This record gives sequence, structure tokens and C-alpha cells, in this order.
Amino acid sequence: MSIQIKPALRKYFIMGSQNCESNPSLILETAIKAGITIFQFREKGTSSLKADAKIKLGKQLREICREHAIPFIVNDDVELVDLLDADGIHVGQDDQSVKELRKYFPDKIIGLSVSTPEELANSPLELVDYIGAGPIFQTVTKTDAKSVVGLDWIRSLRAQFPSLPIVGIGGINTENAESVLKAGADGVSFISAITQAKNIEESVKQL
Ligand code: TZP
Ligand code: MG
Repeated sequence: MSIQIKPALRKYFIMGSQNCESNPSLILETAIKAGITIFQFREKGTSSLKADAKIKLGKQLREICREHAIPFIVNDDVELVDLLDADGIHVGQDDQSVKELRKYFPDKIIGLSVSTPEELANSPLELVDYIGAGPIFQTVTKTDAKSVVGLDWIRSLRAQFPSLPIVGIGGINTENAESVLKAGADGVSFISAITQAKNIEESVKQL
């Protein structure tokens, strides 16, 4: 399956069991039926599943994505990418280097988080398929998130790289998603906008 990355970034749902107050598989299925375009399995933090339980949930979510032809990305865990036959991996600046990842995964999607001009200068953009830019707004979901960068970060990236696939992240919700797209992002990524939504269908449509 060859994936067109820009349209896939449009509604990028990220989630792990630690983000969910009900069954993660049901939340994912509902979000897919409502129109998300890509999914990232991000099982991370103190209350997240570990070892076999993490793999078991990952396999379930992977299968749901496969059934609906939704690209399945794994956060940061190279072994899990292989185990789950993921379509790609997303890493931060302090994770495994993109150069190593690209050697190991010549054909998979690689996404990289970029939050500052310094990080940008140190990022091998020619080796990644997209970048995650943020946190655009204040987030309560990631306790160790970097400082808020605002919409100007998207505008600046877009001005420097007219064709780079960019997805915004951090505090993006039904109210502010459009401003992220208008600033130049190809899409919006979100956790709590869906995992905390009163009505997942309505929220995915508005994002
Ligand atoms: N990286 C930067 S902010 C963030 C991540 C994983 C959390 C996004 O969660 P939310 O609930 O959409 O603000
Ligand atoms: Mg990471």
C-alpha cells in the first residue's frame, strides 16, 4: 500500500489506553467511521500498558486500522513497528535518530516532532515524510510538553518549506482546528479532542 501523506495528515488521531475512559478499540472504530485519516498508537506514561498487554492492544488497534485502510503509525517504539507491521513510526527529537530509522525502515512513513528553530536546524528533513509542529496551543495531555509555539510556528515552517508535509499538534480542538489549517498545516493531530469528546462523530467532523 502506497500512502499519500498530505491527505493522510488531515485528521490525525493519536491515542493510547492511558488517554481513554472507555474501550480504546471502540473509540478508534468510532473515530474511523467518523472520518479520521491516520492513527498513531501512543501507549506512553505512568498509567500506560506495558510488555504483553501493550502488544495485545496494539494488535487489536492495528487490525481495526487495516480493516478500514487507515494508516497505522507507532510512537517511538521500533520493535513494536515490526511486531505490529505498522505503516510507520513517529519520533521526537530525543528518540532514536531519523538517520538510523531511515536505514532500518527504507519504505515506512517516518514522522518527526520539531518545536524550535534549533531543532529544525538539526533535523534531516530530507529523510522524513512529515513533521509534527507544536505544541501549537496549551495541552494538558502531555505533561512534559515543550513551550507553546503558537500558529506562528506553522506560518514560519510553511514560509520556509512550501511543500513540506506538516501536521499541527497540541491543544487542537473543534474550535481552533481551522486556524491551524489556515496557518498552513496540511492537517491537525489530536488526542483529547476525541478521547474526551462528548460526541466523537460530531467532533471528528468539526476538526
Ligand atoms: N506532543 C506534543 S503536544 C502532545 C503531544 C503528544 C499532546 C497532544 O494532546 P492533545 O490532547 O491533543 O492536546
Ligand atoms: Mg518520543
